[in-house]
Amino acid sequence: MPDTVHLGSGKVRELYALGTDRLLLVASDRISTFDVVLPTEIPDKGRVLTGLSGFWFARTQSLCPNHLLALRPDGRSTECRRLAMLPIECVVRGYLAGSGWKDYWTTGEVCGHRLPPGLTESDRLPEPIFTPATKAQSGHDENITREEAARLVGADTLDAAERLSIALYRFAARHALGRDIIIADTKFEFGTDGDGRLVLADEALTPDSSRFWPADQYTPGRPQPSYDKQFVRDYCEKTGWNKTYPGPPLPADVVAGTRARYVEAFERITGIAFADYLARPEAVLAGAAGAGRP
Ligand code: Q0N
Repeated sequence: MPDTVHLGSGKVRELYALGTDRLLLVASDRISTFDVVLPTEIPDKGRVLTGLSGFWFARTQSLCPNHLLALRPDGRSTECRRLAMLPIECVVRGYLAGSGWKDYWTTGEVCGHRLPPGLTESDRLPEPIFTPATKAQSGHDENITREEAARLVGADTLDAAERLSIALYRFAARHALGRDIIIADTKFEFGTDGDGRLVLADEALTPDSSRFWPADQYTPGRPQPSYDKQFVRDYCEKTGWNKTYPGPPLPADVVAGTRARYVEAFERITGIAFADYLARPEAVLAGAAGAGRP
């Protein structure tokens, strides 16, 4: 019996079982925009996301246990604990963007949170809000109410997931803002371990699971440029592509510019040269309490 069994593919990641109680998450260099995976890869994108995730896992251990067991030397593969995943996505929003802005504009509320009147697109919220979602059949995320989420996971588990999600978001948003990156919102996935404890899983606080905005260009009242994907979006708009499969191939300058933005986000947030990460992926785990080398 082989020890590494392919369990499934996400749009940009692969998931394998390692024996019975561990998983291998492999982040590819595929990129999606407007929900379509493009035919051109961004070199090292998967390594950037894996390294960033590892950095956050190491630094948030005291806030919340996580599934990370090891980073593989390829820099894009994570060995993790196999958990029983909650069937909800734990979204935290610190700013009004995407479906949050749409819902506010039409109803004055976002997932049951009544917000102050007069907010504009991309405004910072008075406090971050927890807005759970489910994976719909289409693959799109669908906002649900707190009551629906409580029916899916139980009221106590939902309360605990909310508290952890808000604490993780506050920690990361504060750290990133000090390095000129706004984390407008983010999505966490939690599972429970054999003892029934909530554990942070998946990839966390990356530009793929969050909206990263350049803080120096922040201007409420309109959509914000994406820290990582703006060159790709601008190029796709320019081609007149209708945003259905298949997407357009990307020219070399768009690939190079986008790769540079991913690497820049990594280096700003971690304070580690990306070349050092490639040479030794565990570099992102050092310096956090309990993760240092002797
Ligand atoms: C798990 N997903 C959704 C891969 C990631 N630690 C875990 N234990 C059990 N299951 C999962 C994890 C994790 N992480 C998470 N699926 C299974 C995210 N997928 C989407 C597809 O690519």
